[in-house]
Amino acid sequence: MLNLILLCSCSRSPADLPPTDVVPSHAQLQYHQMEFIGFIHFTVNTFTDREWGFGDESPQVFNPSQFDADQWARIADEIGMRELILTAKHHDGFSLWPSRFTEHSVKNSPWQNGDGDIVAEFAAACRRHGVKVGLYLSPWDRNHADYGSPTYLAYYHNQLRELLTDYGEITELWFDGANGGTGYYGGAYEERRIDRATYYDWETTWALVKALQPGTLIFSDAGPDIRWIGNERGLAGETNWSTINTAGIVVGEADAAYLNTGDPNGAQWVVPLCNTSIRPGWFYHPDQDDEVKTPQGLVQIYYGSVGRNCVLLLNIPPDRRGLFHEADIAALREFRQILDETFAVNLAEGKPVTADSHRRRHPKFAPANLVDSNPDSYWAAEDGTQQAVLEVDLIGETGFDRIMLQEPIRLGQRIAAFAIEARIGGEWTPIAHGTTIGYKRLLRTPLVSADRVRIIIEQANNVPALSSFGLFRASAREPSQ
Ligand code: FUL
Repeated sequence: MLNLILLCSCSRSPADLPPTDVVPSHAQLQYHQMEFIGFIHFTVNTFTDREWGFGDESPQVFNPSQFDADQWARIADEIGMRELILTAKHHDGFSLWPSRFTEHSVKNSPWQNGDGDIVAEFAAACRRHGVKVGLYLSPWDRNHADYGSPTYLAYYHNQLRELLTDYGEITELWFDGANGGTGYYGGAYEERRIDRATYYDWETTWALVKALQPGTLIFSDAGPDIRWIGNERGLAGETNWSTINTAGIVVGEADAAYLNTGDPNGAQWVVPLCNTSIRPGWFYHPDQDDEVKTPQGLVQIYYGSVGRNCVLLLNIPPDRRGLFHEADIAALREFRQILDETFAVNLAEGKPVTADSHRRRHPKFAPANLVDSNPDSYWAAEDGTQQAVLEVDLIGETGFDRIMLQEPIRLGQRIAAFAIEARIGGEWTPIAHGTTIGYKRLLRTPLVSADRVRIIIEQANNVPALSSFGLFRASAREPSQ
């Protein structure tokens, strides 16, 4: 018995660094760790060459000739996307599944003689390839006769119920804020404005989602789980806090600048999500085949999103065959290759690290944890400290031009300003400066050759902690700085 007690007390490590007031849920943490996910805009617009269908499109136009959801999921998996979100219904109201509550769906299309179900095939293909399933159900519905009146909300809830009941685990639901007013609306052909603050009764709608699938994460301008970054270019603010105050944010009327940087005093943790499209449009248009973003352009977006504490949601619109277009696939593959080449070798890994502050001098909080390739271990400064300097000995001249920093965000986001210095030719030289870090911060610098590197934490809202530090040499295919 005594032995047992002794054994337990010897092997017990100290408690974690106390978390900050606002921390992510386990599901939010797992979501952020996916880093890169995909969007699929596909509906009647694909066949009518529009971005926003009016709602009067005949279901007869929907007829992909070689629909293959496995191709979507296979490519997504290959390029590192961990989730795909499909537009189950876009603003035109056409439902990609045979909803029992409308005739405006695949069941009245020629595709599979009206017996098909795009959502079901999509979900099954994702699961075959280990990709999580997300859905977009546009609140604005330009087809539905009741849109604008309270009865539409019952319809919207019925559709949500179908999607959350019949298709297995749904990791994310996307609630879009757009409402352009005019539409078909069951033949009325008029403009219908709604009060964005009250019409969708978001509290009730989101409660319904959580009642049906407690694990589903909800995206909107106001979260509650995932927030929009405030633009459709996929770019987060140079400063990007994971916290915001959601109270008072009206979905569709949010302050984009606020969402872009987050709020260090925010009372809610809402994972920032950067969405953009690989093409100018969200839907496929044949005349945009030569406007697919270049691999280098996509890499640029990656640094502005994943590299700034965001998850990147990249849209790949299937074409009229129902397949990702060859031009998109080629760009995505090279994009992936550039990232793989760049981040293949962490030149700081395993190198000696010292810090001027080290919590309780305990190995659990040791500076070496930064470069041990274990994402769960971390360094923390001594209690009561808000600044610190860490130094990495690279053991010889090392050339690098990419820097990665990560905070252990399960304990909150803390760092507000930092600098990186490198010892170049024996002289300490500032090479980068930043504000927030969060889940991941990536910095690009000109190529430097140094034998030591310093991380200077200049400002933090709590005891600073870091879980990873990396130095990399960019792929030759990336544009140099
Ligand atoms: C916007 C929509 O209006 C676009 O069509 C697209 O779906 C984009 C992701 O969200 O608000």
